[in-house]
Amino acid sequence: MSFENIILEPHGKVMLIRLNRPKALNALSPALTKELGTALDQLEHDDNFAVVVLTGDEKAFAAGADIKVMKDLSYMDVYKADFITDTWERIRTFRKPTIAAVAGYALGGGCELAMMCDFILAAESAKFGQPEINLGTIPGAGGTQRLTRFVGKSKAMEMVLTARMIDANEAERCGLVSRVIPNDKLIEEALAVAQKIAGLSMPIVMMAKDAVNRSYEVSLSEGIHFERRLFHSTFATEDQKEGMNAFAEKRKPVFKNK
Ligand code: DAK
Repeated sequence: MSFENIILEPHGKVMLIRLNRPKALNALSPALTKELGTALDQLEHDDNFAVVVLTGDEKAFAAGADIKVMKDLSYMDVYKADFITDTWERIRTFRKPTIAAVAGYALGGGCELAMMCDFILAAESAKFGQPEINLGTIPGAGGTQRLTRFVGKSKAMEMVLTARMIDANEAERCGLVSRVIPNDKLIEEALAVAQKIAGLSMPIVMMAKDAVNRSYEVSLSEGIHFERRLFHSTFATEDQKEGMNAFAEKRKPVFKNK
């Protein structure tokens, strides 16, 4: 796989994807999101990889969609072409676990891209925001919806209406990120977390991801029903037998992804 706007770095069963437009603070151009979509398509079907870590660089995860590309588009341009929706949505439909490792700016589409991952690990330097209002537009890749579900109405409204950025500690306090990590340890820690997941049973991990994501789409009773059916179905797998037998026999499980 060879790309210009992203760098793929394999670490065992973990693929580290670095957004790679440092001069534009990793602004998410259509070319970049297309490459990201292509890479995810390939990784989805490659059994050598179990987890994706998505990151930027020290200054920016991504400072948003590329404003210089968007600025002259007409309503008909974006409406008729369903402006970059398909490539942006790919990370959301990716079935294996995804971790956003965020340092520096995660703004606009950058914040939205991080929120499409399964969870966010933030360096102390991370700054999150939805500043589209300053550009005369509004978030367009889930910022008004996902951010509100993660941080609640009051903070989401303040961020969307005023463009105020929040730092890593505030993001952790309000539930946007799972943990704050020292700047120089971000990638090391994100890879360690990803390796832990990659050592588990992949089909069971995928079911767990599916079940948590379902909670954002359906009522509590429907979500619990969905969870219960998946829970029951884990008992049809060899990996559930291996996991529980290994516990009883005081040894480490060896999962076969079956
Ligand atoms: N787009 C294009 N270029 C950008 C950029 C962006 N979002 N952000 C930064 N850059 C470029 C700058 O233009 C500058 O380029 P040169 O002038 O050197 O050529 C270079 O990156 C360095 O930026 P600065 O000189 O501005 O660096 P500073 O440290 O002074 O400031 C900053 C950093 C992050 C505060 C500032 O760059 C900034 O405010 N950037 C814009 C942030 C922003 O407004 N983001 C929201 C963009 S709108 C959708 C999907 C997604 C979206 C919508 C729809 N669909 C699926 C339908 C998303 C929309 C957005 O994200």
